[in-house]
Amino acid sequence: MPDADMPILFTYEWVPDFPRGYVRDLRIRWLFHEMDQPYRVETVPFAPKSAEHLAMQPFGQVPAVRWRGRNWFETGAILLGLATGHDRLLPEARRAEITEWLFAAANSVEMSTQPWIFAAASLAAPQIFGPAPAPEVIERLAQRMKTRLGAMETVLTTRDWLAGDFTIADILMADVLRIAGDKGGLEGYPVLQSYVARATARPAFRKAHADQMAHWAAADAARAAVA
Ligand SMILES: N[C@@H](CCC(=O)N[C@@H](CS)C(=O)NCC(=O)O)C(=O)O
Repeated sequence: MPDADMPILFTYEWVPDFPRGYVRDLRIRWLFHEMDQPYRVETVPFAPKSAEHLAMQPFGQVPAVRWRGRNWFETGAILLGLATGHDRLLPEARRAEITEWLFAAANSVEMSTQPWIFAAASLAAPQIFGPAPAPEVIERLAQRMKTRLGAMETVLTTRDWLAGDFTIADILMADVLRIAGDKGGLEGYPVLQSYVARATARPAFRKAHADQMAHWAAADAARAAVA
């Protein structure tokens, strides 16, 4: 494949250990492996945010993708845009349902898991994440998250995947739940644990995860070489 036809995935040039394996470029790597679509990676500094980065991603976040003359940002939109036309990952007949689940993953489920994850992280490492909220605040965040997880547990009790076979909706939802699960958030949710296990057993997830970890290892090596 000529290089010009290959999508470019933008991620950070380096991050410390704790977010490795969780940086959201993994969700796009996962998509590319599901599609058997080769891609290459370019990097942006975490800080300060470069003008090129902000031109692609107005919040200075990752992932961003450049492909076929267009820049894409926001993981859900990238998944929808890049999988369009792919019969298995985004079957046209189920587009509306898949879109609903993408928004649900980002806007309802991750919206409840992220604040709890950050609060728990502050408790464990305030020097990195800032002062921990009061215990009753953390408890309220946990309860809010459990409401959403309970609903997802019910949904996934009667199906393996969110919209028929595995689709891009499962990439986003499973990864949101994986991160919460790795922090202990899925205790008491056996259906969600099985869903995450099923999703992350897919070769495309494994390759995506390995690619991201290899990226950070190469970044460490590059830093060591100039030190
Ligand atoms: N809604 C965005 C969130 C992206 C996001 O939070 N990216 C993190 C990395 S996983 C980031 O770049 N954080 C640094 C920052 O917000 O400055 C998406 O899903 O693409």
